[in-house]
Amino acid sequence: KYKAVIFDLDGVICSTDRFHYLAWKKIADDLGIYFDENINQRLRGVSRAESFQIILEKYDGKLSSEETERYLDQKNKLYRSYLEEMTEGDFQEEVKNTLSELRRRGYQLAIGSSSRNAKHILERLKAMEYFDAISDGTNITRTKPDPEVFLKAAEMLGLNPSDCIVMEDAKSGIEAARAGGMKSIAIGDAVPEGLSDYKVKCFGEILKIV
Ligand code: B16
Ligand code: MG
Repeated sequence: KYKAVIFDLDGVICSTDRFHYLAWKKIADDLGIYFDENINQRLRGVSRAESFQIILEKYDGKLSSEETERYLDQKNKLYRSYLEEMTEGDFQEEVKNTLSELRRRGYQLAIGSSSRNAKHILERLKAMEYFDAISDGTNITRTKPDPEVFLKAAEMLGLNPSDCIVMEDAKSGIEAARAGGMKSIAIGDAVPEGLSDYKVKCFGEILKIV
């Protein structure tokens, strides 16, 4: 009943969510701000600037817009330095085989990511060839939970939202899929029970759903 699957990138196709955490942790430590894995869960799927605002909720001081920009830039540089360590070997066999099987079954595949680094990551993983469309932080004006990134992906594929199912690791991402009129599959443990249409423990389980 679906014609396409739209995948989130960080935390679904690859484990870059770990690198986001490490980079933010460094920024938070520098500013003396309390930051832990729980707060980190709220940053999933959320844009860089909005993520920083969430971190700053625990900050007593005040940052000028120039300082804010500087920290955002610093976070991205740190994050990009972690990405340098990523290779094809970080593109898990399970993910690769599942994407191939979905293509064999005739599904169109797309990326729907809030990240402005999405294409860079896909290139490092040599994963570009698996996707018919890439909608990311560079072609949207509103981030998840707004559905824009997924609606753009559907549009790029020439499909209606109802033809697409979304796979996400973030609460904001599942909300975005719902707001866009798409069914959703949650992976990992950051999405509250009952919010998504389906829930899987591992990537390959999607083959039992579509
Ligand atoms: P960047 P996704 C999101 O990607 C991440 O989950 C989120 O933690 C990050 O802040 C956001 O991308 C922006 O990333 O700083 O690389 O532009 O999960 O939507 O693929
Ligand atoms: Mg994600």
